[in-house]
Amino acid sequence: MQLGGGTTSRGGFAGVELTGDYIPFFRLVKMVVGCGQQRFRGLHCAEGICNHSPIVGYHRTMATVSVHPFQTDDARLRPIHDKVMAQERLSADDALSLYSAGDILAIGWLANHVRERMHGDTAYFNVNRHINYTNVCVAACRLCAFGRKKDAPGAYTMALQEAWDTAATGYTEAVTEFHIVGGLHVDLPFQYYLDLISGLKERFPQVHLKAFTMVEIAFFSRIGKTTPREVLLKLKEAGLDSLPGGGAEIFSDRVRHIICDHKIDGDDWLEIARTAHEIGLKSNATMLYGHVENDEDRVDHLLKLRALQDDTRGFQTFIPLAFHPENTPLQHLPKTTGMLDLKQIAVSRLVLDNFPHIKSYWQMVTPKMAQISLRFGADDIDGTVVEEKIYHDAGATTPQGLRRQDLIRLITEAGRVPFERDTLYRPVVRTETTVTVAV
Ligand code: V47
Repeated sequence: MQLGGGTTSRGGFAGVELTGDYIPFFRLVKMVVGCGQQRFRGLHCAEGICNHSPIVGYHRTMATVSVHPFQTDDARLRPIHDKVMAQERLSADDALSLYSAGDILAIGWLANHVRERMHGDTAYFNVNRHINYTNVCVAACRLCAFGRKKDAPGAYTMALQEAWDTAATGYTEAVTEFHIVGGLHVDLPFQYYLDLISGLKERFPQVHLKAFTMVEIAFFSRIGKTTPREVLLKLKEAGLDSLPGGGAEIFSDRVRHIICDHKIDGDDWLEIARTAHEIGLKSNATMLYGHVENDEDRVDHLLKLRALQDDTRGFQTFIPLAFHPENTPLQHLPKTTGMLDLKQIAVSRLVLDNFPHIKSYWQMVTPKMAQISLRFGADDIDGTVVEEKIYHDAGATTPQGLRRQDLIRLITEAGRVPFERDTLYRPVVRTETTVTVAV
């Protein structure tokens, strides 16, 4: 199906080719992501190119049309609108204007436009499980309610067998990802992490192991007396498939001194991410917002990530993380509001023009806000999660996991088309059996 003439290719991301031309208020997007039917049959779909979701019964739209025109009374948003339509990169000043503007619907329109240009109606999710192997941590970050001193009440460290058993608890063949992070435990040798990963790979060869933040990698290099590159190479050899985006917090030194003064600094975080990408490991990136940072700090953080992504193209997904103050030394701070959560998603989508995906992590912002975010720039709501600890220790009232069916419902009721992905955003094709056993 081809709407309009004179189509020009505009490049794309990770299997998504963006093509289109302009007619007023319309942009046409042709999706060429492989679908389940293609994978099963090794053929194109009946339409000639694939426009199916890998979820049986759901079809992705090939062309997404912004039906209502852009409207705003805020003069600062007009030039930003023009840049977005022309696919021009936004500047630091543009990003600051977005943060200070109050017209959330106009900002959302712009972010949604970009999101639809990149992904059409598709909204991604996965079936995953979190494994937090220890909460013992030397860092004592003020932002954190999860970490404990070794002898403190509630401190735990999983023996390797316990960690493997945790992975097996409630495991079904539907699970495609283990998300593995923990505290910085001075007594665990580097070999523990290698064995943890190789043991998981041996037991669950088909599950993607997304493990260890850049902060953990830096810590392993200290205890293993080797370089972060060597650490990453050894972990990769043991079975590590990619890295999550945590630990980035806010790169500004001023803010890091307040919220996480014993953690590696922003430059080190970025350098380790660069190294991971150089050796062929994809990663995500996060930003913790809603504490003592200001708009300039947020913009600085986003621009540093964008600059690194220009160099490496190794980031898959950006996840803005709303600060949960409860049970942390910063519990006097207020929680983020819905407006800020939505604006953060939208600004992220608009500024991070080279990031394929923006995730609204439902655990953090609630399933309801994650659902609404799918119309404010997000294209991903994370996964089933199962047993989240970091946010729940910080007072999150969300459930510890959602069923696959719940995620599909959230997405479809947002008017989006659910697309079950693996960690690398390839379609997950389910047979009737694997759907039945899915969590
Ligand atoms: O690094 C810790 C943050 C992160 C609090 O890559 C807090 O797919 C808010 O990185 N309030 C861990 N945030 C979570 C994380 C993540 C989550 C989902 C998906 C992915 C991904 C990554 O949580 C930590 C820190 O930045 N954090 N304490 C708190 N009190």
